[in-house]
Amino acid sequence: MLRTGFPGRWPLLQALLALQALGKALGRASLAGGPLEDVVIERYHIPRACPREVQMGDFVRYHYNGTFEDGKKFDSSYDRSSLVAIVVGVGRLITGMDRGLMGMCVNERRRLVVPPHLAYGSIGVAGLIPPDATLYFDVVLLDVWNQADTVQVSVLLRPPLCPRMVQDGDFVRYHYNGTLLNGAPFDSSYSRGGTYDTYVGSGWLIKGMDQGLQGMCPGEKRRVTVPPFLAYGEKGYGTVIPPQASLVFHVLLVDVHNPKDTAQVDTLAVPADCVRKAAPGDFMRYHYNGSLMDGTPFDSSYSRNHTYDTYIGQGYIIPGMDQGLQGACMGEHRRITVPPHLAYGENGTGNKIPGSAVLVFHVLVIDFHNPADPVGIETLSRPAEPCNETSKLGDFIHYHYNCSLMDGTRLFSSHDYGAPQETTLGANKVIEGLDRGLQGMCVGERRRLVVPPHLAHGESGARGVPGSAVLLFEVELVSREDGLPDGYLFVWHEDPPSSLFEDMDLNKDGEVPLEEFSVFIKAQVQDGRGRLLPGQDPEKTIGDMFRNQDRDQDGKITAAELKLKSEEDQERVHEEL
Ligand SMILES: *[C@@H]1O[C@H](CO)[C@@H](O)[C@H](O)[C@H]1NC(C)=O
Ligand SMILES: *[C@@H]1O[C@H](CO)[C@@H](O)[C@H](O)[C@H]1NC(C)=O
Ligand SMILES: *[C@@H]1O[C@H](CO)[C@@H](O)[C@H](O)[C@H]1NC(C)=O
Ligand SMILES: *[C@@H]1O[C@H](CO)[C@@H](O)[C@H](O)[C@H]1NC(C)=O
Ligand SMILES: *[C@@H]1O[C@H](CO)[C@@H](O)[C@H](O)[C@H]1NC(C)=O
Ligand SMILES: *[C@@H]1O[C@H](CO)[C@@H](O)[C@H](O)[C@H]1NC(C)=O
Ligand SMILES: *[C@@H]1O[C@H](CO)[C@@H](O)[C@H](O)[C@H]1NC(C)=O
Ligand SMILES: [Ca+2]
Ligand SMILES: [Ca+2]
Repeated sequence: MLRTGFPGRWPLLQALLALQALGKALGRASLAGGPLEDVVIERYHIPRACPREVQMGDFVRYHYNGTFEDGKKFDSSYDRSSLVAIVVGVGRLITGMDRGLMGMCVNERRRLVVPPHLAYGSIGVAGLIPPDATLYFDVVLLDVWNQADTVQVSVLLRPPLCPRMVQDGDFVRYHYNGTLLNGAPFDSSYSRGGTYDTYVGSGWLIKGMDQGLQGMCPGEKRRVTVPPFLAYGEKGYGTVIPPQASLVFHVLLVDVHNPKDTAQVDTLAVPADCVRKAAPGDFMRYHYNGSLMDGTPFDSSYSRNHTYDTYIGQGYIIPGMDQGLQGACMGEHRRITVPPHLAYGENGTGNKIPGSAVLVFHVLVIDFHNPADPVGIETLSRPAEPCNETSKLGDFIHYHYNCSLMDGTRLFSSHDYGAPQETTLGANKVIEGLDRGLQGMCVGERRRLVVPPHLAHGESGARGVPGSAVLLFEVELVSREDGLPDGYLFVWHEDPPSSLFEDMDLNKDGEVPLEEFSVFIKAQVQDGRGRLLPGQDPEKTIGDMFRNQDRDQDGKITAAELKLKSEEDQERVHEEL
């Protein structure tokens, strides 16, 4: 359908073009031959972009040179150093000018040839323009506006994210380049080396900017075109803004906040198993990236390869962070937006944080604890069989464990050694938190332990463990056996035999060397009459016991040595035999 329509339209278009050409030719012809009917317009410079053309009733500012046919100048706006600013098309100008300005664009240059009847007629202007003079004007249009105009906003760059839009009462920081409508610059924030900082909608700005900034997002770029009656009006401003000038601002919003703002928290990710939330007085370790609202980074914990470690809610950090970290879970990822009154205020700090800057922190909470925290114990599984005896202080146990930081960083594992670890509970052989967390367990039970640093490696940490780190253990109790009282190498389950020396002296020669002693002790263990200290090589334990009895270190125990030893032990209450 459309295709068949085209051929019919071409001739019409060509006819129109031909007519225009004819009109131009006629104009020139009559210029040479006699008085013109109408003003002749030569648009000798038309700007590439022409967003708006002059219409009847518009206000315009323009410069012109007026000459006669012989080239003699009779008037120029430049000579009066004030350009014309006037409503057009309503008889305030000579008719030739009223007509000649129609349809003109800003920065367009025209040559107008105005016949006398559209200028000063057969009378002329005494001393200036003779009767029946054809006038020649070179005109350049600088400005056009209308009383019905509003602020024109066009968005040049929209940021991908808009956390917040400008409203009345907000405080904004922005960069701008200010020009007149013809592009002549009059001011720029860049020339002062900082953003322009002000309240919006509170009368600090020209009305047009109060309106033009509304709804803007940080990082957004706009062109705001303001008619003079919403800018500096009839007075203009100093030498830079002439009277009745439209203004064009290219604005880049850097940040926005409201003096009533608190720290804004946006939770980006929370781990499913969040058991405890950070509270004032907790000591927290976290990573962060800090940036200004327009994305300019100013600091990051990663640059130091170290978490930021601090008490929260106690005034050690800026108030906005103190607020914004409350209630976070370990492993949580938050964005905390801090207004300047809860950060570094109107003066900023260092060379990276300007005055009145809003700060945006992307925070990853690694861990936190309270110095009063106990070991967190959670049973993951228990054997189906009820267990009659659980692990207790003094027990000798075997256990498996995996140890990591709260962010999942794997640190140590018993599985690395191929065999379960062994320890005596309460013997100060493992960190206190693990010792406590392994008590009260059934064999076969699995637990998850959260161990605060004061029950682990403390403020200074250890190899592979950062200072003040909370540790996460998964433990499994593999076996347990009762231990011996502190300091004992061997205990009798019942009363020792009354004829102890005779029983030990197997060949009855009155002496007990290590071989006899060893055979005797092993027989007691075998028959369940006594127990050796668990967790040690029995040969070594028996050797130690033997040396304790062999007072004179001659390699054999005599009846006297054994008796003496037993008497001493009675006084000291605890010794081996
Ligand atoms: C008017 O004349 C001056 C001086 O010759 C020139 O600089 C200016 O560009 C002219 N203005 C226009 C609108 O042609
Ligand atoms: C202002 O002009 C400068 C120099 O041309 C430019 O770099 C900057 O991006 C402009 N700013 C805005 C907000 O348009
Ligand atoms: C952080 O670690 C990286 C890679 O290990 C290293 O290149 C960098 O120098 C470290 N930075 C600091 C401040 O220690
Ligand atoms: C900001 O700096 C000015 C001048 O250096 C000082 O008078 C003012 O007290 C400072 N304001 C704050 C909140 O520190
Ligand atoms: C901080 O920035 C780095 C590099 O872009 C990124 O790897 C890290 O995840 C960021 N951290 C947070 C908490 O957003
Ligand atoms: C636990 O105690 C009950 C009753 O006292 C007993 O029947 C059971 O055998 C015991 N189990 C173990 C594993 O000792
Ligand atoms: C430790 O982790 C391994 C896998 O990495 C797993 O097989 C084992 O059961 C874990 N041990 C404990 C005690 O949780
Ligand atoms: Ca003997
Ligand atoms: Ca001896």
